[in-house]
Amino acid sequence: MQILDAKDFKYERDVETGTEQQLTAVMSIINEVKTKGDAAVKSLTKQFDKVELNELRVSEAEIEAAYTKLAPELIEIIRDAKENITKYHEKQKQNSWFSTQENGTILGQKVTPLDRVGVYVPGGTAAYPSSVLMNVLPAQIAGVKEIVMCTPPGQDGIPAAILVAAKECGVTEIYRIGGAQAVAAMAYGTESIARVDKITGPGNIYVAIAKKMVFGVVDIDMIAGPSEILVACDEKATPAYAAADMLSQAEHDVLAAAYCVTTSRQQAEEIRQELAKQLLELDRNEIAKQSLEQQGKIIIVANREELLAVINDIAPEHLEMMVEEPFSYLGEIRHAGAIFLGPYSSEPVGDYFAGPNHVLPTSGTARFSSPLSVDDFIKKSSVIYYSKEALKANGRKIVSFANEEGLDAHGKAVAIRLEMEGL
Ligand code: HSO
Ligand code: ZN
Repeated sequence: MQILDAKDFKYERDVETGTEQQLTAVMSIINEVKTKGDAAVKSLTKQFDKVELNELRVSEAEIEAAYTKLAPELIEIIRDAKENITKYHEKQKQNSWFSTQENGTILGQKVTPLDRVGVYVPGGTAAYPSSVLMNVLPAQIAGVKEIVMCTPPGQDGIPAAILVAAKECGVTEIYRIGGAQAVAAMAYGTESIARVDKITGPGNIYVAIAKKMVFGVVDIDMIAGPSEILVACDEKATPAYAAADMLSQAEHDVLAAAYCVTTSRQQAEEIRQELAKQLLELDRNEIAKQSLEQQGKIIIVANREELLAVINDIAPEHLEMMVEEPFSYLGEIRHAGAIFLGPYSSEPVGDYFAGPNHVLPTSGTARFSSPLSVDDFIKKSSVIYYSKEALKANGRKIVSFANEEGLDAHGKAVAIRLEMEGL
């Protein structure tokens, strides 16, 4: 783990876009699914997942059976988390609005939920029930009626906790399909899967490329990169806490990035020692170790200004402010996906339970994007009611504007009313 001064730190973190080979492979998968439907989905599943599929859709009986495989306490925890996430996201709901002018014109914005969305849930060790809650609940709260989930079939079936989480938060259809073929099936539809309007959820590079390629045919949420955390400390921060929180994200992926930024050189050394010590105790020790070695950094800053400059430069997915009076920094923090304030707001509190979404912008994209929210599952339509009086007052201006653009028929559509109504 490298300790360096802020002046020697240069933030470089690319959004992974895929190699030419990967792009070609995904393009051909998408075309196959688009033209051959279910047959292509089944043969690709055999090729990539080594599973022979008969029924793509997961039955109610299988979902019921999943409940018997899960400890009752865990089901309760999932329900508690659901409640917190629901309460938080309820606050994001937007209303339609209308405004009336004196001349009788009414202008407004009508909010409508999307009809049908697809949530992708990766397989293997990245199959997180918490991510099912974080993707599905905002859609549910937005008022989306049909919520589809796709997840790889897995050699031992779909994990019980994934099925339970899906059922608990109101997924309406579950399909055992993974990879780019799942994205293509949701985007274009097949004989057994009706197409969706938007696809959300994380996935490997093939899923990410597929999402980018179908964007425009459907909407997508974002391209999530490896997890990141930046723990900002002052002299009073507890090194053991800082290290533990850095490791909580380092264990996600060898490409995950854990940073610490501190004003104390002595504390930096203590955090490095804590990291080495705590690393030994972890199940995913190898992953976390590689992440720390490759991406991890402890950056020493001279003062508060420099601390904030590094934060805003990195624009981290997760930012922890382990400082005295953390709220006093909030105004100057410009770029971060989620901001955790004070010593008790450990990052996993947000991953599982507090309520805010854990699907967050990564790789510096917090410069221009936001956490997944209810907004991702609604759209807006403009509403225009023009009164006779308003047309009388403004009609001639509109005709002139249309004539300037050389669009005669536009002008005449307004002029005919002015004439026939004697306005
Ligand atoms: N920290 C991850 C989400 C997650 N963590 C799921 C645990 N489970 C997003 O960056
Ligand atoms: Zn996490």
